[in-house]
Amino acid sequence: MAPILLNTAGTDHNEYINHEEVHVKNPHLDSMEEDILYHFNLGTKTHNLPAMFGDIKFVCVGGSANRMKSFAQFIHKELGLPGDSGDIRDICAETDRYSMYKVGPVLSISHGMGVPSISIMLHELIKLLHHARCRDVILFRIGTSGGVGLAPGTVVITDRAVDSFFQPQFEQVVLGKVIVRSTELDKGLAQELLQCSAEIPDLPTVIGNTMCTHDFYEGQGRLDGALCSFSTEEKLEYLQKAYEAGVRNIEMESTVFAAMCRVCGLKAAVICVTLLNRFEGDQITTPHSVLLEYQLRPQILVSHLIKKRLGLIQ
Ligand code: R2B
Ligand code: URA
Repeated sequence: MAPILLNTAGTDHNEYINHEEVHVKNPHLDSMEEDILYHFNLGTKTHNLPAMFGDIKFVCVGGSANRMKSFAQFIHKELGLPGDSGDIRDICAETDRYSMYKVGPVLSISHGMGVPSISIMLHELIKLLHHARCRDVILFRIGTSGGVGLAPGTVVITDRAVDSFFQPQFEQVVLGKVIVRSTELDKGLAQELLQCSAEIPDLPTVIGNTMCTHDFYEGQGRLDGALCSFSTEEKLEYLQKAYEAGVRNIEMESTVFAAMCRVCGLKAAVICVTLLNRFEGDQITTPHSVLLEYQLRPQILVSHLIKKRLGLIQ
């Protein structure tokens, strides 16, 4: 099946990137009387989306609902906003698919695990930002990952999001055909984040490629799943090849996140902390309290950048 190449040369992208609005790339939306964002339990007729969300400038997405709630509470304190951070309510409380919190100009949303889950969320999020007429929005994925040749706790800012063949692309099957989209991210934003990391004590950070897989176990070369079809040597050889291709961490959402943001003209970055070094093992044996501290690191980094952009710190 011959893949259809979209946006890899950059023309489709360049046409839109200079605009400030959030672009949906779907002509059918114009003729719809109402758009129901089913998994958010929001809609264009039932909610005044511009009033609710029009001032959003930063969107942070991450896998776990609890983590995105604590991020909302954290950023509330960091931005010095009035009110009690304990009172921030889940805008999607009526559904149990995703959780969403709005804190001033920051939206914090959970996306679950894996490409299908984040992809559904991103379709509705991008339409939400579009309907709300948001401008100059930046998206961050803050998450966890397995490190490739890095000490656990290192934060990786993604240079290129690559697939399991180390290619910077995302393949989507549409009407029985494979569409290939580029996963290029904003290089300037990645550098800005790296600069921020240098201003924060004890935040080991690198820029590197992030491999996105469709499975946590065999798909990431783990020997400890319910199934395993390869030897220890084959696992290490694959991880070594990944390392040589510039891969420094492995997670499960970055390629579709990068691809969808790029098509829609959204500046985006992926920031994941590594929980283990995959050359040294597969099981996550680090104590829970240490893992909790690691998971704060991408939040601290993104919060620093947001505060700088808002002029709250130098
Ligand atoms: C990182 O962690 C999750 C798997 O444990 C997955 O969502 C990811 O990308
Ligand atoms: N998340 C992943 O996807 N892989 C890991 O090894 C750790 C967290």
